[in-house]
Amino acid sequence: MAEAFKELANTINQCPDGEEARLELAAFSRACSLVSPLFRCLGIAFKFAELDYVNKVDDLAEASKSILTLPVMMDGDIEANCVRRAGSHTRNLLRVKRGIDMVKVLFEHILSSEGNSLKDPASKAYAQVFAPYHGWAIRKAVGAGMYALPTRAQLLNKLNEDETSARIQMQNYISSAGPVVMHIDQLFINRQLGIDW
Ligand code: 1PZ
Repeated sequence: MAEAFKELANTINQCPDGEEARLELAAFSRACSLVSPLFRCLGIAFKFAELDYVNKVDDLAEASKSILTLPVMMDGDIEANCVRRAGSHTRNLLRVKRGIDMVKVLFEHILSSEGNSLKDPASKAYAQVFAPYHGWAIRKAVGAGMYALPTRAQLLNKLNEDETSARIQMQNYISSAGPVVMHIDQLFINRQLGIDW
């Protein structure tokens, strides 16, 4: 996952100043699909989040069969006047972007916190990234699910990482996912689509 996002970040960084990078939809959706194993380590409580996330990533992967890049996909939705329609590629992109941002913010909180609990880092990350866009019922359900998270030691064990290797991989992911998230925000802002919906 860290490596796949590193490649996306490289593509963005190599783009000349003043030009809009053209991330390939296939590479982007493949990188996003690599987040899935993390869900499996989080337990049954996050099944619903996983289903929703995987559906949206699958939609982008399917779209990549006929659309080469993210900007082309968004401009197509603008043309068809369906940017905010439920299930549109662009709307799914905005949700998936929040998913990769959520993982980034979660890792940041894990790295800066002591102790064996995931509840605090996960609750903080959710509050920052998703809660403003979720209704009361979903926020309550997520809050309840937080009590069923594994401990940090259990998570590392399931991911087959020790403390040192996990820190390095989390740091690598944070460094690469940051520019990718910012780039996607910029695609929305450049087209005056807004990112707060
Ligand atoms: C370790 C901490 C893990 C916390 C994970 C918290 C995930 C949030 C739970 C969200 C439940 C999903 C319920 C569905 C919400 C949908 O209404 C919205 C809007 O979708 P639309 O109307 O456009 O079809 N979907 C979302 O907001 C996307 C949710 C994706 C969740 C991905 C989380 C990624 C985090 C992974 C952490 C390992």
